[in-house]
Amino acid sequence: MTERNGLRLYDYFASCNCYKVRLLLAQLGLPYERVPIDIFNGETLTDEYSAMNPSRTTPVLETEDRRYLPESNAILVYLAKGTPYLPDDAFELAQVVRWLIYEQTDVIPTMGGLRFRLLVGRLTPSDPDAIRRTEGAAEVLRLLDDHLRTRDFFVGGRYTIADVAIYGYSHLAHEAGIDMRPYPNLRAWFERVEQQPGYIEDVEPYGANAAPGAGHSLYG
Ligand SMILES: N[C@@H](CCC(=O)N[C@@H](CS)C(=O)NCC(=O)O)C(=O)O
Repeated sequence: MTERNGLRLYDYFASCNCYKVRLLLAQLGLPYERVPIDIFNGETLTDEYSAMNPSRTTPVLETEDRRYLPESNAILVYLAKGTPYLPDDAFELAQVVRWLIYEQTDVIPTMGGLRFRLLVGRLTPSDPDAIRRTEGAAEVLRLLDDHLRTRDFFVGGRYTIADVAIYGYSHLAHEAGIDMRPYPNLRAWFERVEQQPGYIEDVEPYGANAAPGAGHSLYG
């Protein structure tokens, strides 16, 4: 495995995108300096932050040779390369990429976006947008649960960064008011993930400044 020293993570503690990276760092046993970024205090809106990540999102990894890498799943790939968490086999590697893409396009906008907006009061459950996200989440959870019916992990029969990525937001879907009882395979997989060496769960609640109008961020 590549020697990694001097990593720095620009990180918002309530973000599951950031948590996915903290989880893998813990599982790899890699030391890093955490730079807390309060996204609702305008801290991603500065010129300095934009120079690191023009999308102004967290997380950003500062690598050992002082380059900046945004996008949580890109960071997972960077850290996992050369470790058992990222397969070498071309087909399995492509399957991991498949799930990293699916997590971004389908998991996050449904259950992740719903949870955030409900927890901080940007939506109520009866808002049309909340209903749309709830219905989308049910479709996604059904697909994930079906995939796990015959598998212990998402790719290749073992724990990879595909599991890290999907776990990030799905394990807190219940906090978006979603009933998880119809998804027993997913719930069993949560337990398998939680038994992996080095597992941590340190997602913090959103701060009061995440409420609508209370802070200053990309979300307005
Ligand atoms: N596709 C990006 C999404 C990152 C993202 O949306 N991060 C949110 C927190 S979960 C953020 O930092 N938003 C900045 C802001 O609202 O100012 C990734 O996976 O890293």
